[in-house]
Amino acid sequence: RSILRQSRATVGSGVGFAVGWKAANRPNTRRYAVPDAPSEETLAALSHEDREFPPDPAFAAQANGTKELFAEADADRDAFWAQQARDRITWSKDFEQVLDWSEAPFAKWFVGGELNAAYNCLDRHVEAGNGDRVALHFIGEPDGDTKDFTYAEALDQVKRAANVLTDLGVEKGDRVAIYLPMIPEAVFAMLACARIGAPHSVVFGGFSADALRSRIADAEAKVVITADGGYRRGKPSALKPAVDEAVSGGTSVNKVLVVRRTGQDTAWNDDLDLWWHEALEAASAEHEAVPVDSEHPLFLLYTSGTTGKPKGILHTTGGYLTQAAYTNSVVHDVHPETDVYWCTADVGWVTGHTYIVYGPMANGATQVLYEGTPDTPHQGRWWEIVQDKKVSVLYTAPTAIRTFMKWGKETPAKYDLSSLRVLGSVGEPINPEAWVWYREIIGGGKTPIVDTWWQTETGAIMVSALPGVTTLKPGSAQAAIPGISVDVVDEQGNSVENGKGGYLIIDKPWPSMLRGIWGDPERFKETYWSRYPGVYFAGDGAKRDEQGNIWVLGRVDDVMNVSGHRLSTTEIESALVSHPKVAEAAVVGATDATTGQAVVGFVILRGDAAAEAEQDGDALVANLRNHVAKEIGPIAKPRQIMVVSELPKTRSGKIMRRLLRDVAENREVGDVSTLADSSVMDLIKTGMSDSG
Ligand code: 6R9
Repeated sequence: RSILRQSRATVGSGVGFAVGWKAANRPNTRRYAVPDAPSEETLAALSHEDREFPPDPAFAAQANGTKELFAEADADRDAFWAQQARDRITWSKDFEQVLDWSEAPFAKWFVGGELNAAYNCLDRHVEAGNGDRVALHFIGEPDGDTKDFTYAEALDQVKRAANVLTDLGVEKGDRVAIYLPMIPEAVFAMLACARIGAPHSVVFGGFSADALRSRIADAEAKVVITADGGYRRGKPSALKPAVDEAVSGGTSVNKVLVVRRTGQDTAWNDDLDLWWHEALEAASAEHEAVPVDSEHPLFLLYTSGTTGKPKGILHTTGGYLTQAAYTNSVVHDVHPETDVYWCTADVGWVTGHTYIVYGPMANGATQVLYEGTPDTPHQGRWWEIVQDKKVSVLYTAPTAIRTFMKWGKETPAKYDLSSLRVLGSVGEPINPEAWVWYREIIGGGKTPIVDTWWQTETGAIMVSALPGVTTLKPGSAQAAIPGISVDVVDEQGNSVENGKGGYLIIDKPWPSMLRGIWGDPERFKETYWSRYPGVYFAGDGAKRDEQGNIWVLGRVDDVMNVSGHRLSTTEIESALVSHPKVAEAAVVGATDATTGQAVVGFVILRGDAAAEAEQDGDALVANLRNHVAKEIGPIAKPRQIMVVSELPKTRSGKIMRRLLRDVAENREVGDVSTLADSSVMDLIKTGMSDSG
């Protein structure tokens, strides 16, 4: 029987992964208690991770983050943030009050202050004599298609674009939708909006015309900035047709500004469409940034919630920019004079907003902006970029790291990665095995790894190690950064003891917090502030280990309840991925008549294991089920494990467990429109019926 499908191009064939490396590179061995009948307490302590990596003194000596920051913030939180705001940001008018929480949960930070985000990201660096510093090393997907922009050149583009928007009738407070590939114009467009006080709403270029239309409508955007297309997997891929469809039949949009990226044939509407390059060329290069109130809206960013309608998360200027700059400095440890920083996110996600545009650019950093996919034209593309540009700080997602693990360590080994000195992770829990692989294979066994927990809603990093300060624990996001206060609480809202699990909450307002959901204050209060009064409910399950480190266990809706025991999907996924034959795993709780829910696992095997499974799938599956039982406890032993060649993921790389639950419960698979590749579900179902 064939339970395996040929891996597709997106995943690669997966070079065999040397089984021996794990033991060899593991400083400490893990001990898992395997109780006969695990209680809630033992369960919470089960995936105990003993490996520890203390800070390297040489790194600590140069680190931006210090132990003292914690003490300062604890002594006087408001004074701490006021100092961050004044030290890191240039205000055209100083603020009078740090925080106004009198209308909670609607916060005002740095009250009475005025500033401009684009001025902070560009002009002031040029004024300080750093105009010749490279802001962006743009690397297009086609080989050799690169272009550098200095801060002075970026400023010129942004000033011109600001003039163009003003000429098109965009006024302070008007919304502008941005629908672009990962090209420098995406950054320039965002900063041009900020420069005139027009909040942007970036819609990820992979979203459909429908998604774009509903986001344009909700924000009542006046202008859309797009491109003819972008390069994807070696081919031009059109973008403009989706915009044409989204603005057809009368919308709030009265102009579409089009960047010429690919030069492909593009339908044109003379009433609406305008070429970006023509408009910028004709525009004046003089422009004064407009100072705005600290609480002036900077952007909207739509994110999916539990209901169908996406939420327009609102961020404002002063607090957001302060925390963006601060975290990029103390968490990524970016030293703008010497580092080359690379955040691999798309600007369509919050990570791209905060850690490509606002944080690093407020700090005056030099960064890489890469348009393409990790395997175009070959699986070493990222490492080639790291080598060529001497990237020193890399920020990416666990899903990428696990993909590289699957492709094999031989690929990164072909490149000189010695410039790397800090590695970051964001987006989902990083399994300890992936963490250790990242440090050993990419970080040469020396780089600190910062696993950063935050959300679109939080605007910037909230929970993370500080490199050079924190003793690192693979798999744990560790602790709230200085100035931030989080807790893990039980159903009643009481703080849990070390060793126990509960819900992640934020119990003090923070500068980059969302200021609301666009047009829906009730939903804002209901979604985030009603579960525990006065406290922000993040929607993530979490656990505190014996030392008080925070382990984020995934969305609360990913938490399973098996025979009354709360089990985390992430914990079991980590156990599966720790098996040498497993490359990637997703776990869901399927309704079960006896146990309430039962654990169902989906695994992608590493290359050579796949061949073995073709021979004897049953033995391998039995082996994996026992492995989980051994690692976590018999209660966690999956009822079923399905071997698949793909997992359904959103475009931001999050596994859509809802769809896998449909499969596990033999239901018609639900809405797949937010999948990066909607054919994946067909692939999984075909594989399943073969094995069925
Ligand atoms: C920045 C971003 C937010 C959700 C969040 C959580 C998950 C993000 C994580 C993490 C464990 C981490 N998440 N970082 N889980 N460890 N380091 O991803 O924002 O797209 O809004 O997603 O992502 O579940 O609640 P967003």
